[in-house]
Amino acid sequence: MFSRFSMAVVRPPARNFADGLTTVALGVPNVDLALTQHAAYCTALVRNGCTLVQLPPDERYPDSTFVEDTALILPGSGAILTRPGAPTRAGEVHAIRDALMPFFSNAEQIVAPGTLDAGDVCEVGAHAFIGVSHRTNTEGARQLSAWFARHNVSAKTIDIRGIRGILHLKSGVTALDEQRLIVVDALYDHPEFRLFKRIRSPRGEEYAANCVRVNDILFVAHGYPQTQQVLRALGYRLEVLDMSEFAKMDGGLSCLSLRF
Ligand code: CIR
Repeated sequence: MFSRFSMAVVRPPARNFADGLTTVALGVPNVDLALTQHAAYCTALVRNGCTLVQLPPDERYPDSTFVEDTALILPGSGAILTRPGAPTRAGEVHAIRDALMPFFSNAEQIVAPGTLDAGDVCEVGAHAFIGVSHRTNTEGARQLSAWFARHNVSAKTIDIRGIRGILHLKSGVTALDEQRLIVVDALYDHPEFRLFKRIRSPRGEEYAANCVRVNDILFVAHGYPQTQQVLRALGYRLEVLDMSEFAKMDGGLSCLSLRF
């Protein structure tokens, strides 16, 4: 059984969304279209069983729509606030702490000199992979591993610093269910992933490896037909969402919500 979610924290992009960080050259995002896509994403969460905690847009933090990076939640068990690796994103955590307080009053916190973006954390069953990236350092990964251990979740680190085109670990690998991963070519043969059922993300469709399981449905990005075909053939039911404007800012489906 995959963890079932009944809540999701979301935050629409602010008007200055295009001032956020990006490593890709896909053009400047259209904020109005991003808002429309975000609204469709929220509707899909609700349709699939989630009640939303909606935070207001915050222009102080142009990347603040990517709420996933600011906390890690083990549904029914606990939460830990991160210490984002990009200085411009550090302050995003405060509003997330306040939003999670009614549900996780004992939330812990990654502390200096650790840094961690939760987009670097891929959970599969009672195991987690923690990416060491240009955002998450080894100390952040160590603190999170210790927290996971206290919650009976085993963890292994995966160094992605040398892999081009992958900002966060979950840009390249996500869990489709409790046992199976979708993995991009560059990570597919990593020894840590060989222990799990894997499917290879079709070449040229790497962006679509960032899927999100929401209860009985898998959210996948629009525009990646081979990925959809592979997933449908395996029996997954899909919710296809247009992510074009978020992709321009290095964001994928998982980044837009904190689910629990
Ligand atoms: C950033 O560079 O931090 C944002 N523009 C994108 C964050 C995407 N988050 C994620 O993959 N979990």
